[in-house]
Amino acid sequence: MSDARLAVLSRRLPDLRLLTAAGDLEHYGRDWTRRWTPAPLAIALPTSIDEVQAIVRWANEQDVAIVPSGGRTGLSGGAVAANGELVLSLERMNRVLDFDAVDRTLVVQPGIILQTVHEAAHTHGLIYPVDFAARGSCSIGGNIATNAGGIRVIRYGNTREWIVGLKVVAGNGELLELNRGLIKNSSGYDFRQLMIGSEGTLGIVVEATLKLTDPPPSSQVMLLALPDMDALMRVFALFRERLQLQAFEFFTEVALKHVLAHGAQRAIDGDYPYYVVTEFDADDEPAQDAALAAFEHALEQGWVSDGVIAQSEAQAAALWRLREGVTESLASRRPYKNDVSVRISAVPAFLHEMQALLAHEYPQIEVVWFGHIGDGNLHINVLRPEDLPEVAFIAQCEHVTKLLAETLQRHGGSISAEHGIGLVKRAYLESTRSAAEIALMQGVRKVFDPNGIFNPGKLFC
Ligand code: 2HG
Ligand code: ZN
Repeated sequence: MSDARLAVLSRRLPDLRLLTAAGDLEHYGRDWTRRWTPAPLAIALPTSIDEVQAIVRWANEQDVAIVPSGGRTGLSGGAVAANGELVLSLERMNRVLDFDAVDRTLVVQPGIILQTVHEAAHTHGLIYPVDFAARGSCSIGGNIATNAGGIRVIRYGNTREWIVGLKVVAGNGELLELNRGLIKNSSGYDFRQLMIGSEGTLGIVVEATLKLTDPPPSSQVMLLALPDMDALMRVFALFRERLQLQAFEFFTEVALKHVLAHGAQRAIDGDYPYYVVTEFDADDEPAQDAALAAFEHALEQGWVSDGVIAQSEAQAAALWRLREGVTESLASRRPYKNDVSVRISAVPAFLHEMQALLAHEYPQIEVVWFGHIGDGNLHINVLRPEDLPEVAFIAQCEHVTKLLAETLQRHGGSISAEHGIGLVKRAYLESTRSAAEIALMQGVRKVFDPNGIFNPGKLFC
């Protein structure tokens, strides 16, 4: 090791895998944002909690910052290492450690991929219900770091609802065992919940106990074409009242165009401005009849222009692809992303203001909307025109994000619904959190990580 600090680490942990090749630094130094140039010092791939603790102690002694790293599918720059940090990748700590049928819990290491968790739960006849498009590559540690949401939040809530225990290495290298799988534990501050959503700034999750649940009843998937924006929340209110929803997602015709160009099949002929993919319990005839009746009512009211119900699992997957494929279909364009939320009741008024704002501020720029409208969570992907230099594009998007943040503030919303603040949104944190809250957050950070070695520069400016 040419770097003296790394030489100390290697001597102390001779079995630790440390990578310093240019390709590895590039690979592990970035996430899906692709905006920053990766420049980590090295990549450490520990295989045990002891190794993680030793790395954290070494980082304190040597004054090296640590960027905790999972699947790096994040969209806010939370796992970017662009300033000589040590990337602490948890990808080799990726096993299921235990299943308890009585507690209905699964104990896992943080580097396990979400889909592997789903499969493990399935083998026990249960589900881990947090789910989203990056399931095949994101890790549970990253999900915990951002309190990931996804497409089933409407039914099951965010990651935070499903974590009943965490083992965390704090900034001084100490191992904390938080909540230990308890359902009831009224014994003071819940540090487990504090860790969830802390974006790697308070500690490193080295083990998680996940709560599992029964699979939902068999379901149906429906695609709806809508004539205008106001219809979105009307159809949502109707469907939520009459059906047991598992998901209620929307996307625009602009989003659809990109997914189709990326290989998906059109399921409804004609051009409509808005689409909804919804999944609901349909295990018996009354439930199926209720769905049809809701659809017909929406049609009569003019809230829905057309629709299709999947007749097979393959068709259901094809309908889901129209929504879940949006991010991937845009990835090569490296969109500027907003991920905002308001209370469900505030969605209609917010949508109108937002639409006017975006139309005014991005007259020549393609803007793609989609998201978890049933949770009040909207994704906005802004596409850079080829003739606009990246720097000017980002400056324009940041200006619009400031205006969007002001709009959100007026509607009591959040500048980050489910992707975290990371590097991308830290300048707008004050629009969602008060100065008093931010000061307290910084104080909390000092308590858990006195030397500020965990993910510096993320979350706060
Ligand atoms: C989704 O809902 C993800 O598909 C990604 O949260 C959103 O790419 C995005 O902006
Ligand atoms: Zn999302």
